[in-house]
Amino acid sequence: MSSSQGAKLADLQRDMKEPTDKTTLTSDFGVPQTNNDDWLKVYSEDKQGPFLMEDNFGREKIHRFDHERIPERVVHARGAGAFGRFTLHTSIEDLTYAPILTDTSRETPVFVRFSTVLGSRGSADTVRDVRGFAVKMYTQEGNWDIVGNDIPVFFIQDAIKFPDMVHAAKPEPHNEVPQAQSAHNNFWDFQFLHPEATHMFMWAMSDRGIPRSFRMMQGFGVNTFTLVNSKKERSFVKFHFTPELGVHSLVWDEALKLAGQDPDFHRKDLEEAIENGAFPKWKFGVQVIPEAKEHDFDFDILDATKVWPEDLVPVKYIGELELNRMPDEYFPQTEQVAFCTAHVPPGIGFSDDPLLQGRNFSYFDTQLSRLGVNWQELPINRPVCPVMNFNRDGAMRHAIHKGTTNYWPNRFSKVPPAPEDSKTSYVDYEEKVAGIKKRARSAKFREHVAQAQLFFNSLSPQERSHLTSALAFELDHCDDEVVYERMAQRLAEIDLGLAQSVAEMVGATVPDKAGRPNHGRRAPNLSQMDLLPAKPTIATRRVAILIADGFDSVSYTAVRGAIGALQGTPMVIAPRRSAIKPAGGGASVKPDHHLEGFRSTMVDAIFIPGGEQSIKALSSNGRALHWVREAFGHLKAIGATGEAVSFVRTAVSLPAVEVSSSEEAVESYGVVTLGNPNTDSLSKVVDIVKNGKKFT
Ligand code: HDE
Repeated sequence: MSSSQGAKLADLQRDMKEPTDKTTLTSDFGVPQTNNDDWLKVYSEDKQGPFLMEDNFGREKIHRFDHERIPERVVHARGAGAFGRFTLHTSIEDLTYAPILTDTSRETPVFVRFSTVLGSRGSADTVRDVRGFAVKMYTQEGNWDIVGNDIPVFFIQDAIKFPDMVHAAKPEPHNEVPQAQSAHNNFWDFQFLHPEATHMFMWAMSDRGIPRSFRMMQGFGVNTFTLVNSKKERSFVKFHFTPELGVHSLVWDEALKLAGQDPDFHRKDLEEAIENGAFPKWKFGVQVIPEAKEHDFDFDILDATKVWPEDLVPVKYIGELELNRMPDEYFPQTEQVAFCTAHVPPGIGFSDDPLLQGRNFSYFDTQLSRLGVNWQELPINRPVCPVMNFNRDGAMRHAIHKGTTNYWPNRFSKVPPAPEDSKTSYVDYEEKVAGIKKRARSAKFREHVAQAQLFFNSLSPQERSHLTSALAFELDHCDDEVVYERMAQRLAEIDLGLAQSVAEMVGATVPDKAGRPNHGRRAPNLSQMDLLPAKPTIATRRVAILIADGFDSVSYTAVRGAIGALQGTPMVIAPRRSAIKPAGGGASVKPDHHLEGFRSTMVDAIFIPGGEQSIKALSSNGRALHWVREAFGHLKAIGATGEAVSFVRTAVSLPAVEVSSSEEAVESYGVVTLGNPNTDSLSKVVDIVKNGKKFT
């Protein structure tokens, strides 16, 4: 870790405590204590005597425990975080004077918190939902919080709708059901009655709503911010983070199963990668529109329900975000981290985006009930640069200010305002504003379907089919006919074929004509197939190697080596976790898990080496068969050699192939089989995983 990134770590260390071998127990007020197991009682050897309330140490322990919980976030309650760094490779000084976007020698410490939106803190990671992507950059000119999502648009245009939107999406009020799901009447009732949500629900129902990993999703600032340069020229800007590993998703059945089998799937995945040194990275980019071109588009660039299509406004990549250290303790760091969209450093500003303006108010306010008025003093939230002003007191104040004055102006001229002409001072942009005060939205804000069509048209056939199934799943969970009937009409405004397929599945009246014609236009990078990694990789991908006693160690060793060399994560799975013996003697292998304890959903690909006895055991093991069939059903790459070939092909009902002499790998629907182990052909399995290919 470099010294500048270490600035935040050094700052946090001021509050860190770690016991040594010599540390002994004390009370909270520092008095050494001799017993941490027995409450003070009236003692007698033959009879349990009364429990004494005078046990101050026991009472302190219980009181502290009673108050361990704070209110969970009203949205984005479940999250996982990590530390890292932001670096800039290309200055944009023509657009902004913000040093973090102009000084390429800088490295800025960051903390990122990923989250789901709807579920409670204890819900599952893999539910269908939008993911939060909140980045706190501890810049030398103050904290910069980009409080983004993995989807570039939002359900509402105006902050005043946020409580309605969240109420409708969260569990229903009468019975608090369902948990962490949008598949219910109220959510879809609101989606129909609130047409500006149309574009966003298409994204949420697409594969973007079920990411494979936090490391494989994009981050978007969503709202329109502004950049100001030294000549006081202003541009509009959207912020993007694009993952180096490409954008990948689960399939729905996998997501559903994982929610029960491993509810912490995403947070464990983040930790596993960072602990293994495979640091997740994102390219950081900006889309920029000069102020003079604000009105050149057929959508309003301040409307958070619209993307700026990348063929019209390309993303310019200028920096990199890397995550490389896990938090030391969840509560004081990941739980108490508090973001605020209003936190921007000098050179970056806001626009009249009516969602952003409301957010700037809301985030500070929500921290007051979650953490109290001194939330910005908490170690995870405090900046690495000096903080000085006359804000004072309040519950849980930590800072101690010396001196006799707590106001400005004061007779000592202490803490005067910073100079306006400095690149490190925040100066409000002087904007001429005119208009009439009115509760209304301007004309372009009233069009809601064109970009929903643009998104749908841009998807690959597989993604469209997943989206259709997702809508059919969700509306199947709505038992109020009004809700699914209306939604079928809304879908017909986007695409008639989509509406017809979903309506038929959910028992709604099948529309026979489009609510409006599909304009047929597409744009780049809306489909995640456009966002596969520039350099295909299996780094950090889990490849299960299924073996039983008598496995073929040549093939096992070759594939294990190939996975390891490409920084993939091989995981050996067997009918039991005690040592498994190869055919013909040699070193046994201790599996990572047994077939029952671990599931195919938790890996990205499977490889099965041959070995007569091993395959006999696996073919007669129902759980092994289920592993292979389930992985095939989830469109994962499966490799098999020797005797495993016919086991796999029979299990997934593929026609038999002649294996005895085959040196050539045969691939069908992601299943790669070859007779004799041979490293070139084995790499084909690896290639499939590498290309992030899933098969329909
Ligand atoms: Fe948030 N949002 N939001 N939001 N949001 C919160 O702040 C809010 C919106 C987002 O990991 C809350 O500290 C309003 C858009 C993330 O701690 C709250 C509006 C986007 C996180 C709040 C929006 C987001 C939050 C709850 C409409 C994507 C988690 C706890 C005007 C760009 C941050 C908290 C974390 C959290 C309000 C809309 C993303 C209540 C009023 C659009 C990633 O203040």
